[in-house]
Amino acid sequence: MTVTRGRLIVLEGQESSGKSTQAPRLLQWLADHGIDATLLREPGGTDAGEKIREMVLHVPYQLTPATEALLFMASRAELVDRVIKPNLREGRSVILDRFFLSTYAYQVAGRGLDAGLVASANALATQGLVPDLTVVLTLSAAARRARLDRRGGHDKIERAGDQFHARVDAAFERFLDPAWQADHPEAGPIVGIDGAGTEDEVLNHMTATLTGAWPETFAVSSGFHQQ
Ligand code: Z5A
Repeated sequence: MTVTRGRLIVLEGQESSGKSTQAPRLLQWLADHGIDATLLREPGGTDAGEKIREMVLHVPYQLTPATEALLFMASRAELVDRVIKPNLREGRSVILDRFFLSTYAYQVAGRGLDAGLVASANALATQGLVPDLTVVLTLSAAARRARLDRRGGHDKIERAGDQFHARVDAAFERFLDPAWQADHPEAGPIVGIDGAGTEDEVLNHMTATLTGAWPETFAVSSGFHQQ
């Protein structure tokens, strides 16, 4: 029996745009359609990755931008090799809460690292794995701030300042430009979804996007057919 490869669906966007709220809802929607999928996040998802997560987000001392980028990529290398690729090979789809567009946004646009050097290091970490679809959730800075204030508890990157976050916002907007995507084949297709609606509205937009991207997969019935 031939096992067809699962799909890699990435959720991206600024903090508080709603990725972690939507990821399990999307997983449930896929399950309701008979799709075997697993939910992972970056940084983390492996023993080494969880240690790296603690170090890069919560230690009290400053890391250089290069150290920060390489730590995110070390976590990514572990996750891609040990978890994501085996899942995809077995035919299981993966929903991934953040991937390398976050490095391009936070460490390249935000911290000012060289884009070409980061892309090369990233190719090593991902082994050339290209997402089948990346959804960028968009939300205004004011709306994000209101959510962050309600939730509390800021990590190091959340505390990085308004100018830093404005550069990150601009980067996520740039990723939606077809010309940028044509220059970055490693990123695969990227679509933006307005994260400002209710949780149900945002989920509906996401599932409509998936259905539009893979009409042959989401057949008329509730049955899902892996391609
Ligand atoms: N990072 C990096 O710099 N470089 C990299 O390469 C990678 C990551 C991979 C990861 O931290 C940090 O690492 C992140 C980028 C950096 N830091 N920043 N900034 P994380 O995983 O802990 O943080 P996050 O991904 O930013 O998670 P987050 O702040 O929780 O954002 P979110 O997942 O998009 O949002 P949420 O948790 O779903 O929602 C936030 C709040 O809004 C929460 O109280 C919800 O109940 C509420 N919410 C969600 N949806 C709605 C709707 N629709 N309406 C109203 N309220 C809502």
